[in-house]
Amino acid sequence: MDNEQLDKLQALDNPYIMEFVNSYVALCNPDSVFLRTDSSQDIGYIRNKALELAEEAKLATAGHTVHFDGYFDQARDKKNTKYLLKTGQDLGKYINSIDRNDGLAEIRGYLKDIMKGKQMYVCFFCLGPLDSEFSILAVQITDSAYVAHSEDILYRPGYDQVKKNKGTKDFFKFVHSAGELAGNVSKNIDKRRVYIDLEDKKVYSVNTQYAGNTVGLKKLSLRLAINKACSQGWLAEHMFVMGVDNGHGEQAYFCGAYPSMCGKTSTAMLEGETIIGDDIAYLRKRDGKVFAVNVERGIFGIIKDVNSKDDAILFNALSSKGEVIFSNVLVDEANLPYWSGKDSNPPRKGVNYCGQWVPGKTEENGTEITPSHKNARYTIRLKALENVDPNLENPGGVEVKGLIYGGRDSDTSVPLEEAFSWQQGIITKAASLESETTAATLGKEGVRVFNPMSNIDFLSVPIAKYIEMNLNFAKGLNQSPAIFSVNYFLRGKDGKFLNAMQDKRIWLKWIRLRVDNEVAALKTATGFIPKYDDLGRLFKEILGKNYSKEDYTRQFTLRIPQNLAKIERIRNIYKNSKDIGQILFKELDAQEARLKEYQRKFGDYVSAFMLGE
Ligand code: SPV
Ligand code: MN
Repeated sequence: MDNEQLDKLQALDNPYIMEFVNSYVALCNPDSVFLRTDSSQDIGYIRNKALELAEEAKLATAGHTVHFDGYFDQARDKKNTKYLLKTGQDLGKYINSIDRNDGLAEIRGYLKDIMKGKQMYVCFFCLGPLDSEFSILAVQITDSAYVAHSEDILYRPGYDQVKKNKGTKDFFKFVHSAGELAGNVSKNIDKRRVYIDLEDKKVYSVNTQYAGNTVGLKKLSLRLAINKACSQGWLAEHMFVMGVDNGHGEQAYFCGAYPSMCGKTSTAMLEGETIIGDDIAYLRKRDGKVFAVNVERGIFGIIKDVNSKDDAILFNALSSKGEVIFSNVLVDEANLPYWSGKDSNPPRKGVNYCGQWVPGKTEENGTEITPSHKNARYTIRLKALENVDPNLENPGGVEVKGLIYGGRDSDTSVPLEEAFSWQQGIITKAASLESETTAATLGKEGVRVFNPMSNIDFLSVPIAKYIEMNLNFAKGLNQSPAIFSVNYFLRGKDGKFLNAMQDKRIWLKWIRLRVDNEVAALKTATGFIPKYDDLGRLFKEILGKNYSKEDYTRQFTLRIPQNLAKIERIRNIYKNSKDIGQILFKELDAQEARLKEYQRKFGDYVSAFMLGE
């Protein structure tokens, strides 16, 4: 470390950070170290390094770059993501773990001398707005300028915050190395590991580049945060934060948890509404109310089917000058990014994560290679979006009026429903969330999996404790936020989706009307659903569309056999988990009894009109 870098480190006057950095310099043995302060000069240095090292390449539009991850490194690696647990420590079966000593020995073995010939970047960030009681400081060590650059776009700078919190021990630590590279992608994929050490508040990530595995402040920090939140009585959630307008320019704020690729980001960005965040929120109670902040200041979003019609705001931001990192898209001959579902037809050739690409190119097993990867992404600052909410940097957060849970469900839940209560919502909607798998994680797609609060991949406490935390969170509130479920993926008998992409705009407006007590609803066995006339009016006003009674009936029919089967699945899952509170089973039993009563009265499929609508 040269004197200039050492001075920057010493200026922090923090022995814990000093010790952390020194120990990984010794272990990873980089040729040099660069310490990033919050100065634009340091930030520019990292940005240039990413280009110099060819981790990113410039695209035609000023500020745009492209990054490629290796063929086998295109999503989060759940299998090799593990908690380091001491003998006797047990977080339950949903939590992948390895003995702490074995794991540490393994990861330290991989990290030894791993940065020889490379530069180490040491960066400081703030998870959440600056100078906020919500926020957590973080230090990232990485040998990837792409990772450090992405984090600059996605997170607030933390060097000055560390200085302000003089001598603090309270920070998250992340150590990443892309490992040996071949053709600029991580070579030793068989040694890809993401190990989480809750005790030390530290996450290790090696032999990988995909941001979901490497950008420590994203899902790796969410795991540490859930653990911290559970011990301190707040919530760290896989949630967007957005404002919904009441038609008079007044926003009310909502948080929404949906598994990856289930419309979370596109909801957060909806036209006519305002966005605070699309992925991770911290929620705290104050004065009997719930407040939330976005942990991030940018978006690492999926770039598939993003077009100028359905996603005008995003499309505009991605087509304008300014800092954007595209990853795993196709780069055409004009040096422009192309992604599946963009307005224009695919180019005749280009370069993607598989190398030179032409239409019809296949993988070894014969499947056609799409121009961009299904999990291709863009990394952009929220302030590049026209509808960014002015409260993004508010250290006090925004007051949360409702929580929304969404999954990919082809045959069971209605498109939109409000829970009867906090408890019923947390149990039958949040804790019972299921979703069909997508390309955001490695493995087979389309399989229905249990994903409570859409947080199953990130849990760092036993599931029983996490659910209890959620249930208890409403204690002491003047009024708990309303809970809603949405399902954008319901299909008809012909297999076609029953809703259009834009329908979610209507659902959000109805949700807003409900929390304002401005609209009545219809009570069913599982919750409150919208009345036909209200939706009809909203479809007309917002989308200029006629909403037919047939569409309403198909979408909002209560599907009793499927709902009963779901309760059975969820009950079995929880029966086989340790220490689940009886309240969960009581609530599921009550819902089952209501469904059976409706079944006796109305049959298997109950349309809203049968209920007097
Ligand atoms: C998700 O998959 O939920 C994401 C992207 O938001 S990742 O960073 O891979 O987690
Ligand atoms: Mn996510």
